[in-house]
Amino acid sequence: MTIPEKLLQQLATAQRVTVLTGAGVSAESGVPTFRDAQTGLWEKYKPEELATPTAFRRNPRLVWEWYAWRRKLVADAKPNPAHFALVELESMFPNFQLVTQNVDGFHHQAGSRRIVELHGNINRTKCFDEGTVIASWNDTGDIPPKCPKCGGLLRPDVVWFEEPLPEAEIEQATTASSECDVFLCVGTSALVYPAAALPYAALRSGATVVEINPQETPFTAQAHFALAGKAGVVLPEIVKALKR
Ligand code: BV8
Repeated sequence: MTIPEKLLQQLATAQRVTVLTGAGVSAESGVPTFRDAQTGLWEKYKPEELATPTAFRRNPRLVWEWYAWRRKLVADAKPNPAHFALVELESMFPNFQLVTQNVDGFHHQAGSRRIVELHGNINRTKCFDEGTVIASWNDTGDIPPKCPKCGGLLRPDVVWFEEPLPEAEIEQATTASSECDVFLCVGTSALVYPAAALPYAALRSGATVVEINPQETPFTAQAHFALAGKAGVVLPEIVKALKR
């Protein structure tokens, strides 16, 4: 895919670049996106029905096992060229901020440093009652395991639907989206709020906004540049073109 000359010129002079990533960035690592068909025993469930505190209260074992299945998917996968291209981009701009909706930890694993994780991290576990992150616990065979501190149930340290995003992270993401020269919106369906509001904030602040996604999204028509391609192809192309 050829990167539009005009976009390359804007990037060449940009001081501040902010990137928002969604599950599409991990698609080429073989990790299904949130809306991809769930496989196997999870086929009959919709993620939005499992990723909520209500679902956990109703059936903690089912929700814990869904996350255990996803943790295994992530553990058996690795970052792809899209993640590595973002590591390179971070080193090419004086002021770069990566904001991710993903919970797989691949950006950190690939070497990105300036990361805001809006929705938490599937590899971190916390107590459902107290909210404290728990690094280890005795495996008594309970599913979900019990908090070693208070005996409450353990849960993944991710932001579920109907739960607020962490204050500091959403604030940092909003500032980075409203104070950048170029905003890249990569691999997200732009459906889940408040993360989906970030590209609009970038637009309103006068940034050049680029969407990278093989499919159209509710945001595509508003983007200054809509690159209809895979993140693992387009992002390395951008890095290569900027290095010329
Ligand atoms: C909150 C962690 C308030 C958990 C996730 C109506 C209007 C506005 C808002 C709402 C509304 N009704 C309800 C809400 C609020 C709700 C919401 O937005 N719902 C949506 C469904 C309408 N939001 C919330 O509940 C948020 N909290 O609002 O709290 C509040 C305030 C104070 C006090 C109390 C409450 C919390 C939202 C966070 C939910 N947690 N994840 C987990 O992972 O288990 S969201 C989850 O879904 C993902 O993190 C991701 O961000 C999101 C979307 O998933 P996907 O669609 O799979 O992924 P993505 O969007 O990234 O789409 C994939 C894209 O990739 C596609 O476009 C595809 O084309 C593209 N693609 C595929 N292959 C490639 C590719 N792109 C590039 N390259 C490829 N190779």
